[in-house]
Amino acid sequence: MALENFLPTDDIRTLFSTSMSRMYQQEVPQYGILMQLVAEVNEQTLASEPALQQQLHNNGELERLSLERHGAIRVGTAAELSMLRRVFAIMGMHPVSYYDLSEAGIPVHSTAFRPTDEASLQQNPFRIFTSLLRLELIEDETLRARAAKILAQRDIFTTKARELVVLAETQGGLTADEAQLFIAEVLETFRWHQHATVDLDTYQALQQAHALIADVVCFRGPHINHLTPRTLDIDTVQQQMLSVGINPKVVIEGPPRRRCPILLRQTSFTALEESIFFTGEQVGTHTARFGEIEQRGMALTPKGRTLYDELLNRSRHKQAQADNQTHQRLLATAFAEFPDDEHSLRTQQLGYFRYNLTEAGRQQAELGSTNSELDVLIKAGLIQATPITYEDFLPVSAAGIFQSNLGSISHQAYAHNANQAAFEQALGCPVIDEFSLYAKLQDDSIQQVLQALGA
Ligand code: OOG
Ligand code: NI
Repeated sequence: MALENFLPTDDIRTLFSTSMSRMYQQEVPQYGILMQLVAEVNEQTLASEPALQQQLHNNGELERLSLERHGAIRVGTAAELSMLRRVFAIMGMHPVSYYDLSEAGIPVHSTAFRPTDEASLQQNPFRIFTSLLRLELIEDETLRARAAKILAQRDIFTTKARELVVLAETQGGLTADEAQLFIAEVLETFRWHQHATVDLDTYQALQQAHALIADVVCFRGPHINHLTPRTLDIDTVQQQMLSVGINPKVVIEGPPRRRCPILLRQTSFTALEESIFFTGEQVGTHTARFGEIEQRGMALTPKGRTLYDELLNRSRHKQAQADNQTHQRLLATAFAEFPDDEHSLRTQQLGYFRYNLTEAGRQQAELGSTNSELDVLIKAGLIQATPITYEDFLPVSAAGIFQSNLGSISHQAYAHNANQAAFEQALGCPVIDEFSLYAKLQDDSIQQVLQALGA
């Protein structure tokens, strides 16, 4: 079949993200309320900051502003994870980064399936944060065996979805009709089930071991547990959630508010307690599903990231259970050491930048070659540098999101336990290193401008 008959993977991803959004808003009405609040605050922010509006307009981001940026799921077995890798590849989403959450007392390790090249990110940056349960961290051997047996009995994919994955792989893509069908079938995997696959006793035993284990093991599939739109002002949305009747988690995760935003700030409304029908006609409840918002800033280099981790850690040592205001104040104090102007961030190599020709640079490029170095050309106003947006996740923040949404039961840290090799074996391929993606974007843009100027 000719290649041009296939729907571009970016379009398949958009079909997926919009279908998921529709399904989730039907399933969790509070999420629809959050979306509305986010849209209102975004509108107010744009109205009061014309420069921001112009910038988003120039980058072609305005139309996509209200599209979700990510969602999250949790799976139980290596087979489920590796099949998901194949499903997401058809949507142009590939596993980037390894996140160990066991250190924070959550028995999973994770990756994010996301588009990796600039054009695809520009089209639709939708990602799925995907966690694999680590049964080996359940201490009780009998319970561990019981959980493994329950998981072995389920197939989270429909037969048709499996067929369409094979079809896409063998013909190298899907036509628009096939893609529609594919997304409809894949949606089934992420749907909520009010009926558990186990009895209440089993659920409670697993819940006792860890709330997350019960969430993964006791249902027919990995229900989508949240979706996350982009906000232009996370502090305001956090403040206003209560007034629209949704309950925010206590603190905003990530760095403090800054002039030059870095990495990722996130908050959520706490998960709902929902009725569940267990086998044997028993009724109970389960807490899993919530809504989240995110605000992204600049991607940091390994040097910048080390500084971020260090300052975050320092602020954490100072606080026990602080409210958000106190938390943000302590963060701001600790982060006073983190340069907050683009020039310092760039020249101290703390953040990644994209280099473009300015108008003067374009004129110069027409005239002929210049004989200078990057910094000289920037000073001369021929080249400008703009921050590259962070597209990944932060393990400490992710742990905070997990914890505030698993009900009241918390668990102490598992012994230091990162195991990227085991995760990659389950996944069926290595994860992509996030830093190498940002470095390449930066380097390519430098090559391009220097070449254009003949430098
Ligand atoms: C995933 C929590 C992590 C984020 O945005 O950091 C996450 C989960 O609860 O399954 O989504
Ligand atoms: Ni999230």
